[in-house]
This record gives sequence, C-alpha cells and structure tokens, in this order.
Amino acid sequence: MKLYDTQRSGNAWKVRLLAGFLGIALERETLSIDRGDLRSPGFLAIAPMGQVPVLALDNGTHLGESMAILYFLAQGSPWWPGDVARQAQVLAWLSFEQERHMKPLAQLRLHLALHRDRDPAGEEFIHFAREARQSLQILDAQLSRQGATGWVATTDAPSIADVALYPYTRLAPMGGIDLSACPAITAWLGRIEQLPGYQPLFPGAPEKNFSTSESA
Ligand SMILES: N[C@@H](CCC(=O)N[C@@H](CS)C(=O)NCC(=O)O)C(=O)O
Repeated sequence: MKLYDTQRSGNAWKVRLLAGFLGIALERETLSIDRGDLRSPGFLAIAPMGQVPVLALDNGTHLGESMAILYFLAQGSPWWPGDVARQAQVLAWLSFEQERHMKPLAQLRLHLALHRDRDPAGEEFIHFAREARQSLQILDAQLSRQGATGWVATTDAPSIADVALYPYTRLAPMGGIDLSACPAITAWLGRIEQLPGYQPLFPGAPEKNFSTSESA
C-alpha cells in the first residue's frame, strides 16, 4: 500500500502512526503543497477533495480522509473494538476530532509556526485559540474520567480515536497552546509514545516533531 502525504501533515501522521502500531509497512509518496502537487490533475484524479492523506490500495482503490483510512486499516485489530456500542463511542470521538479539534489546532500551527503569516492577536486567531483550548479541556476531562491507564474512547486498549486525536494535540504548543494545564492529556501523550511501533512525525527523529525549517 502507498500513502500520499506531505512532510508535516498531521492528518497523514495519523495514518503512519496506526501503520506503525499495526506493523504495516507503507510506501510513502511525499507531495509538496508549495509546488502545487495537490492541485495537479494526476493527484485530483485519485483525490477528488485535493487533500492528503490518500491511501492507495494494492487493488487500485484510493481512500481519502484520515478517519476513513484509520477505519480501514484497523479492521480485525484491537484498534477497532468488536462491540458495536464501543465502536459508536470511537466514532463519536472521531467526529469530535474533525469538527472541533483539528481545525483550530491545525490553523494555529500552520499560520503561527510554519508560515508565520498571521497575527496571533488578530480576531480570527484569538477565536481559533479559544476553540482549541475548549477542545483540549474536553479531551483532558474525558481522559481524566477514563483513569490513569484508560484511553480516549476505550478503557482496556487504545483505539483509532487515540490515533486520530494524538497528532494535533501533540503539536498544539507550536500554535501557542500550553499543555501544562492539561495533566491527563500530558500523561496520555506519554503513554501513546511508549506503545510499540510509535512513529514520530519525522521517522527516527522524535526531536523534530516541532521543527519548522525546510531542511528538517
Ligand atoms: N478531513 C481531512 C483533512 C485533510 C487535510 O486537511 N489535509 C491537509 C494536510 S494536513 C491538506 O491536504 N491541505 C492542503 C489543502 O487543503 O490544500 C482528513 O482528516 O484527512
């Protein structure tokens, strides 16, 4: 299977994380937004939404959207629970990630750390910071309810909800969000990073998770 990603895509990182935990080797084709790769006719033919990640299956099918790809890869593994009510709880946290968590955190990181093209004191970015903090408070309260060994949507083993919520939470400090006010999140991030097969954003270089330079 081949994953189309970009070097710093948090949404594609979700897929590489789960593949690492499952021991699945993915071929990787890393595209460049700046070069216009995501607007090329060739990419749009396999990715109608014009975004990464896209997973190319060996039978020629292409899957877009990180949630759909996590769901696909997790089938038959403990990362997608067998019980239907548990599955619904995982889906609820996947929806939360897409609707309330990813966008404000991704916008803060993209514009305040990577592009450095927006004013953190501007109205739009104050709004994103407020939304990001609210989302992290909700996640912290949930993790605290789940207990010291629990996971976002499950208690006995992690699920794809943990994978989905990890990247933009881990990268939140790049957008000026202080995670020290979220002790349950901090402990959970550490537990994820201890799982066998954990992959940092830059393979083999966890210290580069927060890097912003082109060469990193
Ligand atoms: N809902 C999508 C969001 C994907 C997304 O925002 N991808 C970004 C990279 S992290 C992208 O391709 N941005 C380029 C663009 O939108 O033009 C998912 O979860 O996969």
